[in-house]
Amino acid sequence: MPSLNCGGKLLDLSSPQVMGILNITPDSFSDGGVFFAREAALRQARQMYEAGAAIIDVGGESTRPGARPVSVQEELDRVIPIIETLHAELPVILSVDTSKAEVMREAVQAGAGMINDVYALRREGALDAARECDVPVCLMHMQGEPRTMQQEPRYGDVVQEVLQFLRQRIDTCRQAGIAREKLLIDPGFGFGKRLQHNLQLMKQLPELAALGCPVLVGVSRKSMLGSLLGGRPVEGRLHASVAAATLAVWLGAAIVRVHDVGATVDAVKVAAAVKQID
Ligand code: 8Y4
Repeated sequence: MPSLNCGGKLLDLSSPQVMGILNITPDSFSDGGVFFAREAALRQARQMYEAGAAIIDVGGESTRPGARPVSVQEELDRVIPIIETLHAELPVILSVDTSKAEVMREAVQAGAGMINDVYALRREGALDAARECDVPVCLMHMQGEPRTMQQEPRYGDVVQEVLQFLRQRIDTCRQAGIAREKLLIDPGFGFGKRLQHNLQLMKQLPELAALGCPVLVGVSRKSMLGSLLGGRPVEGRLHASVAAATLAVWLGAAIVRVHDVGATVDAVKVAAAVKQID
């Protein structure tokens, strides 16, 4: 998998890449109006691009545990103006973090070159929308749904169950007319998983990579790291996040989704240099 066509922009996967997170939620950007929101998002996106992000993941719906769902119109209003602005101003690949068919279509129309769907195209109309958008899609594993997923995650063998789910979704996508070459896969760290499940998935990441689709990993600032650090709050999780991203790349991740782009880009370069030595 040397490179992926992301709506005309090429994503080089001959070495691991960093995806920067851009959350567009009312608490982050929107109070202050559309102009302020665009400026604030552009400033943050430009900083991530200059720090070495290959992709910027734009999301308008919080998928944190306990978060409430957002309407289609609310999500479109948050995300589309930002994608238009970033597409016009930066040469970076934009990914849209959404599970809604209508948001996928409008976002790709506005310049997004990738779809990042934590529901793995299981929501109504999403398979058809993704096929018609004709951009790469990340299929993520989640047990349950965001509101309740951390209540009591249960697995027999978490790695086998995640593998089985992803194989099934890859198959469903292919039957729906989405080429395997357009798919990325993601074990969904923290999405209906306890600490032990997350650690097991990390250790056995090579088994996911063996499915043949590029693996995307999101561990940045997540509560699994907080737990490992004795309950450290989110502001204190930078170093653990960089360590986890480095490990993920070492174990086969093609893309890491992170908040702290600069620090992660440096760390990933070290891992990539060692990896490519025979
Ligand atoms: C602090 C910061 C605490 C962030 C929790 C969080 C993933 C993802 C998310 C992922 C893919 C998050 C949209 C959750 N995580 N997409 N999205 N993979 N593909 N929580 O792991 O960042 S949102």
